[in-house]
Amino acid sequence: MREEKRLKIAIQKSGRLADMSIQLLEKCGISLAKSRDQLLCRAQNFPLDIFLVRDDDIPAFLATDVCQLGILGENGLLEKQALGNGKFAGLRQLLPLGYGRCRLSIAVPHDFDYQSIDSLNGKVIATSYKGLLAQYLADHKIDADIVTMEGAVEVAPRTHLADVICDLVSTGSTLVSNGLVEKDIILQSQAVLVTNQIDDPEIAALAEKVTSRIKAVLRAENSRYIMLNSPIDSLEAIKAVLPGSQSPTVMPLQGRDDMVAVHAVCEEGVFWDTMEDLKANGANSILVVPIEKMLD
Ligand code: PRT
Ligand code: ZN
Repeated sequence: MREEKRLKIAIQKSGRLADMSIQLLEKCGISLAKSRDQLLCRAQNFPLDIFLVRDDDIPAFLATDVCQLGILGENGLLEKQALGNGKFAGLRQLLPLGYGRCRLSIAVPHDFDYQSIDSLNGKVIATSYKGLLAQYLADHKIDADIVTMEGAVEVAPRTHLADVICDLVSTGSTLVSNGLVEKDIILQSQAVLVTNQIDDPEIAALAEKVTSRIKAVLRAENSRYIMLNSPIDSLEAIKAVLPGSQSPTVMPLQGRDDMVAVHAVCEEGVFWDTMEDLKANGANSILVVPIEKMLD
């Protein structure tokens, strides 16, 4: 009997992206026989093997075709591509995934006189992102020294290892507690789904299936189903307020000839403001519910 072909995906084993990546696969209906201590875990109900690895190793897993899909921070991918001498040039971003958001920024001590990027000329910058930083400095024609650190970059100015730093920032609280001020954003980043050239058509079809399930999950997560009653006279005004909805369903309401029921999928945020606008236009009984799955 011919062995079933299996798609392989690499995700972070533990760290900031790990739980969200597992959850995303689970939302795609892929259930994992999960022992987090293992390198490899097999999906139960889909021909998919999940490699649980360090995020830094994911580009190499893709480039060598050990895996055909991977999830990592865009920052990590671009850094490998900046440093890899073309080794990772073929890796392609398929989708931004909406989590793991952060930015790669230049931050300076409070007493550093920062006027513009030119203030970095002749300075020493500590970072774990040598490739991206060097590119950025070259683009801006800045001549500075880079000190590479694997972690605790934020302590470099205090310990006189560097004048300023270039590091990932999300809430900004690490910078604040180290007396640093964010000055310049080099890159906005989030987790991304990445692939390499897939030659086997069966594996390519599986990758396409996983990708389209992920797209559907992300779309459903960003969408809401709205139900409301609208006076017939203000139907057009109400349709105009519904955010990102294409063609709402309009139905008669029993016993009322002046009102109709309106149901719509809204693919943009539905905020309190939106609901208040709908109400101001005469809508009532407004219900907003989450959507679990969505496929066109
Ligand atoms: O073990 P492994 O190598 O897999 O993990 P890791 O330690 O290299 O990475 P991990 O889990 O820390 O981060 C994985 C990815 O999460 C990063 O590559 C980014 O894409 C994303 N991410 C999102 C972040 C942050 N937010 C973040 N805040 N990665 C790191 N940080 C660090 C930052 O370096 C700094 O030390 O958090 C600190 C700043 O946080 P705030 O909230 O104080 O600003
Ligand atoms: Zn890492």
